[in-house]
Amino acid sequence: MSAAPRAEMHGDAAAMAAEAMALIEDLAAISDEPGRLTRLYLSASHRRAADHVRAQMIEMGLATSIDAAGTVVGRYEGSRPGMPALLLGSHIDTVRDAGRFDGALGVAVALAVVANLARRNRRLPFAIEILAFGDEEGIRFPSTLAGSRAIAGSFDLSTLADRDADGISLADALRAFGSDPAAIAAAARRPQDVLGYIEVHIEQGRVLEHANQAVGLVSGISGATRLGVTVEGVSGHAGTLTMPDRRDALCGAAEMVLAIEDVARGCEQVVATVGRLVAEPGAVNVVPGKVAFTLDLRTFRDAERRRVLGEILERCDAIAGRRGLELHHEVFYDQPTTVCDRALKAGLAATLSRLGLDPIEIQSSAGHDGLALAALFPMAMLFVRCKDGVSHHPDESVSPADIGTAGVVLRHFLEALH
Ligand code: HGY
Ligand code: MN
Ligand code: MN
Repeated sequence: MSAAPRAEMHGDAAAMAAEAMALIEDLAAISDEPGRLTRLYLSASHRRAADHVRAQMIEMGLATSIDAAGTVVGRYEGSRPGMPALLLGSHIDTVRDAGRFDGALGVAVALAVVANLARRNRRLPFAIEILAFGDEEGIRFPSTLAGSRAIAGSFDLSTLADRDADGISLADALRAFGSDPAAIAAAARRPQDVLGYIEVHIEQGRVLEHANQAVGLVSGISGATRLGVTVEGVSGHAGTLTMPDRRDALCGAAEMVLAIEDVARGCEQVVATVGRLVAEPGAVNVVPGKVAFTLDLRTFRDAERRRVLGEILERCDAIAGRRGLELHHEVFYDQPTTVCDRALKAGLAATLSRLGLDPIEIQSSAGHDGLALAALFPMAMLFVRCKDGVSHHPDESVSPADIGTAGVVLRHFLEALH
């Protein structure tokens, strides 16, 4: 199968790529932090980004809203008003010091494709709704996927009491954003109003690069378990507390972090990450008495993930016992692996083949809003090649040509769907 797309793709591809890149660059300039891209859920920069996306939608003639969970919604009617909608989109929140394509690419390609249809007044036998979610990364609040869960009707109201690092509750953050937490339940969609959800996203891996192909299909999204771990020892004077008398929480936590790495390295296709660690009281001359760290554990097989978590906690318990430390943990995110919808995936595969592209299937080890939406609607994803597979890093990079190919594939898919 040739890797290069056929000639007919080039005309619209370049125009859609330029439009998508313009929005991606606009969003890359909207950050909570000077000098790097960080846009956390419900922050001032999330609000600015949401308003900017909504303004683009209004310019395209879409009916727009921002729902109670902060998701921007733009609706392009089908051949008759009020038809069930195919949902497109991705997220506009980012990790800290992020790349500009993770999330934004999916929203920008969806908008470019619908703008292309709208300019030709091409009406399909279904509506299209473009969604820009605000909480896919789960950096500010532990619950994660608040927007997509609200759409899927699975938002956990108890998470409104979750607090961020500054002690601000999710409920207060929603109100400060301009949303009404009490209206979140009303954001849920009825299955009969939705045909399915398709997200275009950077691959965040190297399969497409190695296959020398611009786009590919996603077979499924890896589940993940995330927990907070606290290690309690006894703080003391760095000068007078002798080494044998210490119950140093940070040394214990450090041994646990290396044990976690050791367990994961010893397993097939398991990844384990300690992304954040805080030692208290955090003074140069005080032996740390308490450490809190996070663990993100992933593998496609849910049973294996539970087994590996058990092994990790056993290793940490043994280290705590040997060092006279107390160990506590709390799981705050536990998402099973989710497969993509066969029919939607087959439609995308047929489109790829028609356009001379190989319908390569890739398992996503990264999480996506589709994890929440798949509970209620058919879900599929289209991956786009990204340079060296780099993501969650400012060097994240996607070529305009590949963005254009993704746009043409999505548009061909939509026009063939009925
Ligand atoms: O963590 C993830 O996999 C996603 O980028 N939120
Ligand atoms: Mn993402
Ligand atoms: Mn991400």
